[in-house]
Amino acid sequence: LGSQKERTLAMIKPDAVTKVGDIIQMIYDAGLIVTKARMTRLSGKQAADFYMEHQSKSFFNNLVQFVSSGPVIVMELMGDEAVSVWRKVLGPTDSSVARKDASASLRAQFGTDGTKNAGHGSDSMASAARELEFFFPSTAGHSPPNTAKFSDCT
Ligand code: DGI
Repeated sequence: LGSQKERTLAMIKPDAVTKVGDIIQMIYDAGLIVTKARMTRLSGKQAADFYMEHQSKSFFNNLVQFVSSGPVIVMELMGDEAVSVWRKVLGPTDSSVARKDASASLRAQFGTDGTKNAGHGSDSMASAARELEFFFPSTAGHSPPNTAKFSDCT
């Protein structure tokens, strides 16, 4: 009662792809499941499109350079309040700040600083919808829609 099944977009950034096993365990321990996953490498243009909301920021060029510097793993996660739960697993944006927390967040464990911070998570259900479509475009008319439910997988 009161809980809401959600989907969110998680990305393991290039500095943490070798930690995918530990990260999947953290996802499961947080009560979420991986319903889609893909490994890919973003071009600079794709990275800039993905982060277009930040294009006016001072850190934009560093951000785009970093996320396109090697392969990433993108996942659709599903579960109760998946958007906020996944962001809590990630921890604070800056890994050097995250390490000051008592909890061993993903960014505290696997990231380095404010740019190299191991992971990404959608910040709202609206962002999740856009970001999931970015990496897992729906192909209506060509294949059946993904109708997976959390209860199918637990
Ligand atoms: O949602 P988050 O990833 O926690 O943070 P965000 O949406 O504000 O920023 C997106 C990414 O941009 C973040 O993961 C790392 C980078 N970034 C954000 N703020 C800073 C930054 N990079 C640097 N170098 N400095 C910042 O202040």
